[in-house]
Amino acid sequence: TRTPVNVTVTGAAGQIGYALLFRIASGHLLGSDVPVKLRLLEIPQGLKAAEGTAMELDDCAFPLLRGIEITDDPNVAFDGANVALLVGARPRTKGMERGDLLAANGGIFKPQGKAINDHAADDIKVLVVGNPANTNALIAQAAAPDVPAERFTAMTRLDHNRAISQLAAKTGAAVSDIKRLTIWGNHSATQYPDIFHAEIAGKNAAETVNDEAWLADTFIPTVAKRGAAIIEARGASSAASAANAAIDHIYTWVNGTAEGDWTSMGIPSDGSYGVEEGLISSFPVTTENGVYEIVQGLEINDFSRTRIDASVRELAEERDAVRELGLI
Ligand code: NAX
Repeated sequence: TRTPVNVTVTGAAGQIGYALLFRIASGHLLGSDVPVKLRLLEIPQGLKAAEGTAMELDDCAFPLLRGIEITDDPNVAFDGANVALLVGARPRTKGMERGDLLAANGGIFKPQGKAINDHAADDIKVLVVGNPANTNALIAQAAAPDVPAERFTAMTRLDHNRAISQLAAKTGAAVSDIKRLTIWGNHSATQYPDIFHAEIAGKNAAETVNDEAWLADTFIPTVAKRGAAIIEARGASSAASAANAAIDHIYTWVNGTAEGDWTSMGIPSDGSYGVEEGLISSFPVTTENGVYEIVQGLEINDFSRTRIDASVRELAEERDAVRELGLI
């Protein structure tokens, strides 16, 4: 029998946490034959609700769930962690400036990065979901000098999945026929969903659509502003779809991309495609045996170049701001 994998989830009592934990415990994060132990990290005010969720997890009698521990201490939560899903973050409240938001999140992600550095397992893989996800990932990564930088990733898989769904709706294709879509840059309104290398049932997606106005004026803004549209419709931000994307991100990282396809992940740049080294930016990646690699050699046209550069510029500004705050 396999040793259980330790999975730490922060913000476990939040709405994404509620949608996420049951899928982790039922085997969707790592595979239907991989037992898991859950560690739930919350702030003191969230502990009671996390205990309630843990009671429900118990009541599911999931065969793969080998234990649940709840704590408000990052050093305990990340002890021996193999996978860490950093979901809990400080949301932007009314009147909050970007600097305040970054400082508040620095207060969360810096100590969590340090705790990962000091206590996590050697094979730790980190996914940051809490916004601003890319820059929070950068803060955590900078606080963990003993962990290889590439283990710190930020979630753009929800954007990736949203883009696939929009493209399927536009063309009448099945989502399963769409491959090689890319989200570039920041998980923010500047993100760039790129269909120039995407394929629909083996044919180039941009040529199939053949409508640059739709691309610029409908597709890109719809994907980039989907989060706001969900809030408007649901009265609450994306939760189940965000949890689903977090599951997809880790599952793909661990279990590999399909032959001929790739996915999108926010990862520390190695300078590929002119993205400044060290910024945590979204790229097209393939994965195999728990390791990801940036897809190389894609031709970037002017339409894409302008948009990638704009999103990367925003990431550099966020990086400069947290550097100034002494967070990295
Ligand atoms: P909720 O406010 O429902 O839950 C957040 C939870 O985190 C709360 O229970 C809170 O007590 C906890 N928390 C706060 N500080 C913590 C800390 N220092 N340690 C441990 N727990 C802490 O938010 P939810 O809707 O679950 O969203 C969580 C985060 O995901 C937000 O930052 C949100 O912006 C972000 N999102 C990111 C997405 C992405 O694609 N990258 C999409 C969905 C989502 O908007």
